[in-house]
Amino acid sequence: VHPKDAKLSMAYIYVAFAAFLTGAVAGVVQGLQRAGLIDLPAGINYYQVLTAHGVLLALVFTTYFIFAFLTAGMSKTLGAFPEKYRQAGWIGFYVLTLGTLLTAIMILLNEGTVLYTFYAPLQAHPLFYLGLTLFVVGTWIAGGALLAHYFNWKRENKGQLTPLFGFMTVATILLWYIATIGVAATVLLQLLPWSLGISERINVLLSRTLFWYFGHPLVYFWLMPAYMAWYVVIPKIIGGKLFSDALARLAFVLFLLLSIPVGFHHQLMEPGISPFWKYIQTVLTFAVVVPSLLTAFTIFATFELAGRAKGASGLFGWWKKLPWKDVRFFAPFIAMVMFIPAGAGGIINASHQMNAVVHNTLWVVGHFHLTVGTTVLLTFFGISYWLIPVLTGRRLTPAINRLGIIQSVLWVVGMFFMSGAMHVLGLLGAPRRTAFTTYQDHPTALAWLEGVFSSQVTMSIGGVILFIAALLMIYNVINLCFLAPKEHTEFPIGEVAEDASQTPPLLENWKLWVALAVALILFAYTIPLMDMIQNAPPGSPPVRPW
Ligand code: HAS
Ligand code: HEM
Repeated sequence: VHPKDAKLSMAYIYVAFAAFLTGAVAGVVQGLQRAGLIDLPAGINYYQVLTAHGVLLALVFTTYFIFAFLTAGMSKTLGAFPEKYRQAGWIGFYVLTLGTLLTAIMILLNEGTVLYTFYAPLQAHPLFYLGLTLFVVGTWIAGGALLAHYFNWKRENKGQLTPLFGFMTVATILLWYIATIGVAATVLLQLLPWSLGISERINVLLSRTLFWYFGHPLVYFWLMPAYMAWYVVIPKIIGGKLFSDALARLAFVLFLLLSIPVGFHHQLMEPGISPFWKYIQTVLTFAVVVPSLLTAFTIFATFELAGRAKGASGLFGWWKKLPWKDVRFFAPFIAMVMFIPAGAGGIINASHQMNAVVHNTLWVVGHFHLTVGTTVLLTFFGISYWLIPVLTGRRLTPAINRLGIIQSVLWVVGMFFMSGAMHVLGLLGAPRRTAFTTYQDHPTALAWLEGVFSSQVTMSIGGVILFIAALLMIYNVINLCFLAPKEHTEFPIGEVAEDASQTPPLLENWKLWVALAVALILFAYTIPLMDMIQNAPPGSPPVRPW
């Protein structure tokens, strides 16, 4: 990685982990508050902490970490950024950071207590929405620099297959561009004018729909960089080669095509959308499971090939050849294993009748603490253990490696209790997004929630274990940033197996994929959106429940 690119990448890393620490504090606090074990000091309310937690972890930490990883990886695989693109990258970083600060200040002042999904009728201060706008514009500029670097490389190396890392970065950023159109539309056309008092009422259904048009691809924007590490980096770390470059690219093209026209699976219980369009988007939701199944297959095959190349025999002999004591493998491996129940939970959510049982309950919170809060997060931690040393010119010492393994195990144990209890509580009907489920005034009202796993206390014990793991991670990050011994660390980029089939050039036809993605979106959204606008009810005035 060119030292100047490493500097930009590190700037993202610092903000990412500052947000992670603050978000983790908010997480443990709200877990304890929900269980009735602590009371928040006067002046701070549950929803304010919940908003800070969701925004800092799900929006800020993820976005900054992803840009750190993509910037460094592009510099490594396509060469140093040309100066003008690097400058654009910095401008993007500053705009993004200005937006983040503005949004965070508004949340601190209790003027942005609208949860991380921020759709109507909850209303925030106009500066909160301005902050969000700057956040999105910042990512557009920073993403533009990445795209420009890739297409520049493609022009200069006509006819060559682009490096897999660059290809996957482009798919991820294109997905982000198309998805953020929805959030830009609701913020600029609906929420900002409404919060400024220009319009008095707001079309709630439209605002929620535009949010979820963005909100679902958002989760794949988090997942795809984690998959990039699985496909591109893990083969190198385990001393093997990627089973198939073509399958990897196909999975990313499928994400680009299928992860946007599926937002209605978050709105299956929404009364204003016709069942036909919900059905269409549910079918597409089941289709977007396919690239994850392809990924599971390819990664398994890569593990097996690596083991056999090292002399493993028998059906599962290769298992013993995996580098279990290396945190750079161990953390992402746990992430993969945890994605199996996490993905199964997603499939349950997407099934209409099941969704009626789990929607708006703690089950859903359990689902996404497994997906983004474990699979994505532990993969990002696994990346940090080699990426930060690469960028700071330091070494992952055996002591930090050992602590890293302890940290990863603690995270899974904590999540087993927290997310496990959330799943059980949710099935029993405990709602999400409320601190009032202990019903202190009516001690017998929810006595049926007092089992071992159907207990908010179990949930918050899990939260405390997670918090300890989070502190350990921060300790490791500080070490890797400032204290570990100086030494050159190589950016691990895997190769493709020699006998893998040729990658068809069609896979790099971005115009075709973007056109197909747009066509699918128009098909899935045009009629329902027209219906929402034409048959709009009078709309809602602002709601401030806190
Ligand atoms: Fe989800 C709600 C459906 C994946 C995140 N999801 C959410 C929310 C978030 C979220 C944040 O249909 C809540 C938003 C809110 O605040 O309201 N989700 C799905 C489906 C999938 C899915 C079908 N979700 C994710 C991912 C996320 C994420 C990924 C973040 C990163 N989700 C839903 C639905 C809702 C929902 C409904 C709305 C619920 C409601 O009513 O509100 C699928 O993409 C999942 C596919 C995944 C798999 C697993 C493949 C396994 C792999 C691992 C291989 C392992 C290896 C190791 C190689 C099928 C790839 C092997 C080793 C061994 C030892 C075995
Ligand atoms: C919500 C705890 C880590 C993302 C929650 C809730 C709790 C919690 C108790 C609130 C449930 C409710 O009232 O509905 C924790 C703890 C963590 C942790 C103790 C570890 C220290 C994470 C991570 C992420 C994350 C790493 C994502 C990267 C979220 C989101 C929400 C949430 C998006 C929903 C906010 C909302 O409903 O508006 N968390 N969490 N959490 N958490 Fe976490």
